[in-house]
Amino acid sequence: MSVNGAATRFLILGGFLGAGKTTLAVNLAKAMKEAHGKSVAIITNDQGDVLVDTEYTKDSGFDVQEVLGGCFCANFDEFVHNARSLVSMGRPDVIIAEPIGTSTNILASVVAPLKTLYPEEFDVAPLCVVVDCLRALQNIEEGGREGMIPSHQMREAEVVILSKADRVRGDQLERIKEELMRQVPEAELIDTSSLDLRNLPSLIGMVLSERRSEKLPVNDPNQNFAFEKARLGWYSSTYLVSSEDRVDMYALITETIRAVAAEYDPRSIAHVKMVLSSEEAAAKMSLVQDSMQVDGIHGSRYFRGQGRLVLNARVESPPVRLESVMRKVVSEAAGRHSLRLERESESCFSPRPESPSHYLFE
Ligand SMILES: Nc1nc2c(ncn2[C@@H]2O[C@H](COP(=O)(O)OP(=O)(O)O)[C@@H](O)[C@H]2O)c(=O)[nH]1
Ligand SMILES: [Mg+2]
Repeated sequence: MSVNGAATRFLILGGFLGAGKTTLAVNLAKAMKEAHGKSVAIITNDQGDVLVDTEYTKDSGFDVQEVLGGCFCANFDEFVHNARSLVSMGRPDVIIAEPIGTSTNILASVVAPLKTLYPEEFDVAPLCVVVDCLRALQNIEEGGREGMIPSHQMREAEVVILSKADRVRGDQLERIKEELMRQVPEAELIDTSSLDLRNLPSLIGMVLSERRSEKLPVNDPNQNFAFEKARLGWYSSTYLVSSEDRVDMYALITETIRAVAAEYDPRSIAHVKMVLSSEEAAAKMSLVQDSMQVDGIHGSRYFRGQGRLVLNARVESPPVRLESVMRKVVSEAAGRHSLRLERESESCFSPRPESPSHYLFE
């Protein structure tokens, strides 16, 4: 419970891998702090054991907790425990929770249990689902070949946030909106972009309002998505890195990401994310399908001394192949730049079906 005994406002930002959830969470948190003096904490979530998104949110200066090794919904007690520890640590006005990009049935297994079991502690905003405009457009142009997981996620939305609106033209955005209005007529649609932050104030207005999540869960058991989930290879690793010479971090991570892109059909790449950091500098880059983007370089573009490299890749690939591709691209790029690598941790697997701790229909 927060200091004055009121429930902590809770925003769940769902959506597929690479949709733009973490970027939006950080932008919302910054804007709520700057324009409204609100403090925001973030909960990240992943199947794996190290998460680039967590590094990024921490780096942005927010209190962060993570739930690793599986969805919030299957680790509900840990999820609530982490939310409570954020409340006791920093008394945030708002907690933003980002479920794994392949999470399904968030209404029945996260929203409903929070509302039913902890009504005094958490005040849950309408479920927001982030949808990548580029992906939505591609889906329309191909006549609806979107996977079952992203379409189910969208059907759960009370607010669909169309991200990366800067990547499509105005007429394309209108087409996407028309299509979404057909698919989820009850949802509110808001387009946004991390470049121009359009419509962020109206999103914040919703987050800081008293509107609550009211949508009834869509009953589509998780087993229905197991096959699609299991097609993904889920790779995470961390390396200790060092160099006496100056290393161009931008060149190194660009080459690494390009090398992954060259190995796979762009459609099979849900995302590849990479952060290289030292005491003085950090660089982050992502690849979503065929779209590569530098998400930030701070400090210098150059690296010297000791640091850390964190890699996440979620790709439709047998895990054995993904692991060998990732090892190869990293060691080749490091070799070219005289960066010494020492692997600290590595895992690669296909996600298994998960059983939610709670599955509630009101
Ligand atoms: N052009 C553009 N890129 C974006 C936008 N939002 C996110 N991205 C990029 O999309 C990639 C994936 O974003 P991220 O927030 O990590 O997605 P998540 O996997 O859903 O958490 C990163 O390279 C982001 O910089 C946006 O509004 N416009
Ligand atoms: Mg994320």
